[in-house]
Amino acid sequence: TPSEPAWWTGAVVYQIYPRSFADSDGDGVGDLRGIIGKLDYLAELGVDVLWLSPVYQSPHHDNGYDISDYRLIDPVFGDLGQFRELLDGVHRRGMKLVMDLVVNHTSHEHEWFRESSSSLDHPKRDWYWWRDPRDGFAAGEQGAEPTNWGSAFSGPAWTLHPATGQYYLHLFASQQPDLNWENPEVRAAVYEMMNWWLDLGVDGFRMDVINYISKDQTLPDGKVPAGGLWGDGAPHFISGPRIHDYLQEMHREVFAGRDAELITVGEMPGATIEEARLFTDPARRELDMIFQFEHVGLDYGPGGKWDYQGLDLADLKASWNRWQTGMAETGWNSLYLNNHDQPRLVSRFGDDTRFRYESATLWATLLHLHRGTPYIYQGEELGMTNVPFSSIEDYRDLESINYFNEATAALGLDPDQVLSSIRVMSRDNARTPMQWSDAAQAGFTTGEPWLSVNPNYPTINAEADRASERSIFQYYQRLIRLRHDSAVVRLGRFTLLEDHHPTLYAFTRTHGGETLTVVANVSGENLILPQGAGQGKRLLSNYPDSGAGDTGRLRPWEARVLQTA
Ligand code: TEU
Repeated sequence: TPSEPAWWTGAVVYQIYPRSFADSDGDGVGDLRGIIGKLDYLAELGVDVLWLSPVYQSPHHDNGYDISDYRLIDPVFGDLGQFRELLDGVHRRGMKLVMDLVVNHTSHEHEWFRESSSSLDHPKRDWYWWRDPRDGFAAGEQGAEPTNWGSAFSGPAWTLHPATGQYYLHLFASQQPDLNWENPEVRAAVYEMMNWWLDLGVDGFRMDVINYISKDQTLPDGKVPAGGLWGDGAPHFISGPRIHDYLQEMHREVFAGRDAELITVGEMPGATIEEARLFTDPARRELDMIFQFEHVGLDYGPGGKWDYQGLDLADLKASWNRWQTGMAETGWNSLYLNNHDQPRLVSRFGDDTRFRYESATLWATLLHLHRGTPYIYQGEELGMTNVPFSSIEDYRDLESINYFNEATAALGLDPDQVLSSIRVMSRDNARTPMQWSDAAQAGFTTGEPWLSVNPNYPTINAEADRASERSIFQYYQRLIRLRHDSAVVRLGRFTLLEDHHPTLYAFTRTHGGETLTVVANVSGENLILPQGAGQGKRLLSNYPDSGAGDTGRLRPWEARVLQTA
């Protein structure tokens, strides 16, 4: 009933990056059978929903985010029969399965693009963004691209197709041409495919860069940042003019009338709180929640992602406070600090050497005690860390490799300096194989892994963690149980305390006359608490209770959840 909160307000989602999760056939790439073999592990963790990064047919230039057939499982992962077996296994354990919907673009090997690029007058020509060279320029001439936009993966966002003399748009790699959502045939084909998957029994979608699908059709140039090579097209395609029309049409054509047990989450780089309220207001029938990116850009310097400047906790407290209060009345937050695009949380915001257990569990406590649906990324529940690769040859992520090549060749930056920023921020930090045990290749594969296993796997792995007195996995189990059991955790109003304290992160959640207080010491030093802040019935802590004496202080990276009313 409308007054009842939706089921996903109390759910916890676990993201699987299949390629790196578990390999059952020794080819060095994770697969569906590997996931099937780990369903009991996931059910034991206590998560409610599994989100699979793409497993569709793909040439894998962007590890499956370049899809060449939306209705085939790529052979490297398995086949539709195995997918049905996985889906059945997930459902039998009381969990749900969400697919990754990548429809801002396809692979250049998709049939649709093959047809669209075959001739200027093919009926599918208008399924993608084709434009003549810029006025006054010949095809292939420098500066002939229709706009000056840069691709997210370095280089221009347009590539010339010599056979037809036109350029096509790709906000990501040239192997990922953007679909033209202005074309109703494109939209209809996407909705038909989505319905096919829902009819198969999947429980929803995570929608890749879904707020990029509506572009400013006049395709204006973007501002070229100081020292940059390309214009910033983002203001002309982020949350564009028809995005709400498209999402409401998608809801009518796909989700309306279906089981309310579905879940949708839109990945939305650059989305603001005002936009997020529109996207997730249930009355507007667009999406259930979105992934916003404000908190994962706070440690970027003026030069962006690779200009790493470290996190100022005050910035994160202010950002999350804005999103908690901004979405308190309308809409719903997702909560995440890890995914396949972000470096590992415990290395980025914690201390992965001296206080790995404490800082991993502190950040888990902070995330799971905010209001919203928490997302756990594979390995986060084990405190897996960034990987200390020593050479660009060790990396596989095209975003990192393309950046290295452009930064050293076109910008003339020092290769060692470029490599050190890649080591901190590369997406491959999150994509090294899951560390299951201290067996060869961390028990991920019996073959040669597609990406090297983190050399710390002998000590950081699921077997060792779960046998430990201080198990991160068990701490996540307790957090998930707390959410399932407590309406205050699920729905309670958020109030930030000590807004300006440089290392204390403290807040309350109130609901139905009950108040929880969370206090966390986001530092490696002891912290003296403001008067009375640490008192209350301890519901959860990442340190053993050392008695009344410690109510006045927090130990390094100590987090506590207290019942205070
Ligand atoms: O990511 C979209 C996106 O914005 C990312 O490029 C992210 O901002 C960047 O990686 C941070 O450095 C989605 C998928 O999650 C990503 O894996 C794909 O590469 C991308 O879209 C294209 O499909």
